[in-house]
Amino acid sequence: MKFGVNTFLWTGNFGPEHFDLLPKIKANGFDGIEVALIRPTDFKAAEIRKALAQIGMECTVCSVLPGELSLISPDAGVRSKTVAHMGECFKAAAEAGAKLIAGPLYSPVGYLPGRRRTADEWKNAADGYQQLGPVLTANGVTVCIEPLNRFETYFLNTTEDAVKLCTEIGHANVGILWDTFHANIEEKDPAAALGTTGRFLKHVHTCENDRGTPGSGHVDWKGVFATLRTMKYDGWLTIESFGFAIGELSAAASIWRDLARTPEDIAFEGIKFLKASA
Ligand code: LER
Ligand code: MN
Repeated sequence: MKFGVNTFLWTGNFGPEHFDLLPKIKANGFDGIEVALIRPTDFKAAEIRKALAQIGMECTVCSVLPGELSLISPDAGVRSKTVAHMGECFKAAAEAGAKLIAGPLYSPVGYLPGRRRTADEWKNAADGYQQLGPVLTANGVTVCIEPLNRFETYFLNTTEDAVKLCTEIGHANVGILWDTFHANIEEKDPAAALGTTGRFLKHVHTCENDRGTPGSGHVDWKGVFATLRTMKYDGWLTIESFGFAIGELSAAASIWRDLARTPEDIAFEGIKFLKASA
């Protein structure tokens, strides 16, 4: 397995001004970082690729849709803009050297219209991903669709639905990002749910039940690691949490208090626990 850390712990917009963090991240045992990609025009793909190559690290990309875009919108114009945007994101991820781009790529985080998902929304998501299949293949990247808890989306909450969606899309480069934080809220038995992802499991976000340091709370880590071992999972275990007071990003993740001594402790203490458990 490879160990990663999402740079959301430090910033919402990782770029050259943050490259001095890389030696410290590497020294703490990480194989790579996960970098946010929201708007391809703001993303410093070539610089990131170069900086990581110089230090001998890799990256994955985490992407969320900007507020005006949605793959499941009833408006065909919005959907086609979203498909085009996601295609650009897949290319930018490949340019940064990433093999995985992951996140809740169906509607913006926090979009809650106050009703259940509709059959049309489901079909729009599947169609959108099917249109994007050739872009994924051409760029050699895999997209990992992330179910989120009910307070962040109504569209995809459970592992079971994520498996159904990937089955319907039916493309080898489309799989699941499974996040311990969301699964802890939505699944009756998170470890058993993880086991049902099978060949679709492409990426894992590790985070404690309060978004704090892995190992410090009540996530069923024993069960999660037993399932990963049974599945022979050899992908990334990426620690994901968020800075405690970095404006919009902390607010988007509903971080209203300190979850550890420092945000960085979540990564640098958390990795010790994950490595000892893996
Ligand atoms: C959001 O809650 C999340 O888990 C991230 O992976 C994507 O923003
Ligand atoms: Mn996540």
